[in-house]
Amino acid sequence: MGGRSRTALFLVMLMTFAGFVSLAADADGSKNKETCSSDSTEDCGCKQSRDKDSKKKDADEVKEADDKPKSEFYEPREGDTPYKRTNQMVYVPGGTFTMGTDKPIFVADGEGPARQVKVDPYYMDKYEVSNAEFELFVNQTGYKTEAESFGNSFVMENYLSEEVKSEITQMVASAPWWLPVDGADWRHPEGKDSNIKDRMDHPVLHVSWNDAVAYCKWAGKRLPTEAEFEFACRGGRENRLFPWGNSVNPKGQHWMNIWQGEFPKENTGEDGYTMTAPVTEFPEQNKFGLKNIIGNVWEWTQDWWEIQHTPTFKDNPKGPLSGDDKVKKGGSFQCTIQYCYRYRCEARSQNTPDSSAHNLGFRCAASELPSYLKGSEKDEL
Ligand SMILES: *[C@@H]1O[C@H](CO)[C@@H](O)[C@H](O)[C@H]1NC(C)=O
Ligand SMILES: [Ca+2]
Ligand SMILES: [Ca+2]
Repeated sequence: MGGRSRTALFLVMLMTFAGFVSLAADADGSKNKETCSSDSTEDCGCKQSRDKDSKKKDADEVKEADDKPKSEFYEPREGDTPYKRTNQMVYVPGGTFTMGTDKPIFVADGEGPARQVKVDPYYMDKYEVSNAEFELFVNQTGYKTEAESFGNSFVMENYLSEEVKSEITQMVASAPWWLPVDGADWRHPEGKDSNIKDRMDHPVLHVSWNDAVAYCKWAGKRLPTEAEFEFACRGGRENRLFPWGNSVNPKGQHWMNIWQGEFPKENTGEDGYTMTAPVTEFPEQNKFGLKNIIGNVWEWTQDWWEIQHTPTFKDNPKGPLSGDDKVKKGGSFQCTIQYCYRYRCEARSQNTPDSSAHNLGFRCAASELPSYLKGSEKDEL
């Protein structure tokens, strides 16, 4: 791919870092107005997609998958694959909740204002989609991800081998730790000399929004709306930072996979993981029984990105009708309080639908429980 689209991708990744700038600015009392997460997207190129032609091609592939009869979408049951299934869903009863906050940490992200939002009952994947589940999808459909089509994806420098690093010629001046790595994709999370052999139960990485949509359709599911994600995250609690309350480490325990140590130099891995954790790790984060809804990897949602919200009541909102970026939620193993303090239920960030990275995955939702999962709720791991 050419230099132009690479530049666009750098800028997309930079948006994740813009909030760090504004937090630092808030801390010393000054205001930071011009960030990529604000409405100044034209200035910084965030609206650009990484490759228009490839995007179209992949959209066609997704459409083909759509046209297949439903019976082909999902077949394997326990025993058909060597891996323990983690495709179970939990029931989320729905209701009216306070979405967003009147005490935003990143104003430019559109975390506010607090508004009353109703969501109908739905089902949510208990776990982030794992490498094993994604491989099952690829085995059945031959699906090729966008990172595989483009031939590269973004990885943080700390996780790359010297050899892979030595081959990289481009950098992002203001976020030099993010590098575009040739050959990085879901099977090669840190580039060509890496693999997922010992990480089949970890979340799939380097999947674009389009890839996530294709997977969820295959599974007879769909992506959650942002409202559904946030409702699931809050678990019936009002005005709390985390799914379980306000304490980062309840009872002195780690309940999520984030970054401990001084970013980006030192990652102590005090929570047990310097990178991704298995999707089954850490306690259920709230009464809905969800794991890693906060932390581990960022998760794509259905909605287009928008930062202006009205405080009026909304009934099952699905976000704007169009846009340039999709909303991602939950923060990742690369978030700390000094940097990317976005492992909070109201926090949000964005990427173009064709972009992918080493800290971004997804889980699916569904309005009706897919028939192949009926009776599986008791299949506890
Ligand atoms: C996908 O297919 C390969 C090759 O047949 C097999 O080894 C692997 O176990 C399959 N993966 C899953 C998740 O079933
Ligand atoms: Ca960690
Ligand atoms: Ca997550």
